[in-house]
Amino acid sequence: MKKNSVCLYLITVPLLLLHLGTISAQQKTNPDSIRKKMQWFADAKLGIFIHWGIYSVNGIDESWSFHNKKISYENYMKQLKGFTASKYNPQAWADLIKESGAGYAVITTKHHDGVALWPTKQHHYNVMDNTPAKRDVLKPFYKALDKDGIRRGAYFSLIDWSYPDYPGFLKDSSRYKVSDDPRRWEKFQHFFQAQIAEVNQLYRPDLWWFDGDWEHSPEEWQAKKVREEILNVNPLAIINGRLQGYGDYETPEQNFPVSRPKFNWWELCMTTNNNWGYHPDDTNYKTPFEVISIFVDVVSNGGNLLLDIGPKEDGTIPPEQVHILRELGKWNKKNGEAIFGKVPGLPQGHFYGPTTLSKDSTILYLFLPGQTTGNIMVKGLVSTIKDIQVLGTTVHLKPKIVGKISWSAVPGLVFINVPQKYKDPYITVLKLNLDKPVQLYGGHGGLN
Ligand code: JFZ
Repeated sequence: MKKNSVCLYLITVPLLLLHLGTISAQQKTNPDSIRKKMQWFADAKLGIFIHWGIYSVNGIDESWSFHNKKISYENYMKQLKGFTASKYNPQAWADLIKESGAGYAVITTKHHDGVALWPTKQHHYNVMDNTPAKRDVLKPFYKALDKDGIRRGAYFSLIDWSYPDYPGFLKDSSRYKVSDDPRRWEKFQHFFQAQIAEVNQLYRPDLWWFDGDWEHSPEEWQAKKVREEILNVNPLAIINGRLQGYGDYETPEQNFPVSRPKFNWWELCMTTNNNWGYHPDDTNYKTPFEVISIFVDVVSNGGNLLLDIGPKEDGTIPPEQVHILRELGKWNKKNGEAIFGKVPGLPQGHFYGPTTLSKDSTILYLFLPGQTTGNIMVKGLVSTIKDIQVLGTTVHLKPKIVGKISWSAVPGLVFINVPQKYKDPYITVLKLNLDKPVQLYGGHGGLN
């Protein structure tokens, strides 16, 4: 039988990237024009999201609680008087984020309620002028992030339900319609863009995380101009996908992709319990195991995880959230080699679990889902395995190749026996050193 009749396909990293590199459905940005600036983001894999605002005073839904009329606007805004930041330790926040293994942090500079965490000069609510915190809480946080080498992200809500010239307010009532009073909308445009410019000049975020774009069109937000003005000041800034098509990457929210998304860059944002902000009545926390499983799944499919915490009004972080970040950090410390700076792994069908590859695709990492030990199986691996290591340990394992027909180029099945005693408390990772960039067989079996 001739060798070239065998259905083999060679996967190299450029090919893999090509496979993933189809232009994303939504963003208008040309991926090649941003590939370079996106590199740190692609390598970082983990970001920590922070929803901190006056909603932490009563521990109610951020902004939505008054919008959805669970509380009156007046009572919602009374929370301004309770936002103290009295135990706020921005360096401790940054250190915890560092400990988790995250490479960037995204904080709510302003949510839909319009209350800014920095002293805006635009004559609008902010924690310096309107709360007992009486200071800029953003600046020291970004400084602490810098110290720890963590990139600065700024969540900014385009929606501002408190601003008198913003049309939207409560779920069933608006102030006016843009088409009826374009002049009034222009005032809002001027206002929100001036706030963005302030944040950009004062703190130069590495990443902008816009939100609320769904309430208006790209033309109404002047999304193209917003993007250009940010990039004029900081050409390397990354912009998330919630700017009506003028962002750099996609942000599927809370919903987990099953098939590998065809986006160049994407980020899943996820809460630790069921809420973004501090919500003491919500004890439905994900376990560290669940968070790590989700994280690994996201990374193996080419995405980042933006994991949210919701500090209290005094600036302390709920212990359940601290616990999750610490456990994630411990796992990353031991197994992070398989995550950070790596690329998505094998296509579905070769291994019943997540996988990643080194950029040159000579190292394959297998993540053993759940409590998996015993014999695991890899199908269609043409490459020769030079070494198998239980990551984070000095343990090396030997593969057993089963069902290889000597005269056929179809590879045998690789079985690896992973004894229980080497199991990581969360997810065990096997590091497979290959003889050359990974080569796979993807055929239907049989003789070729
Ligand atoms: C938005 C905010 O309204 C929310 O309060 C929180 O800040 C979150 C991170 O972002 O919520 C959304 C945004 C988009 C969707 C759902 C909720 N969506 O696309 O399904």
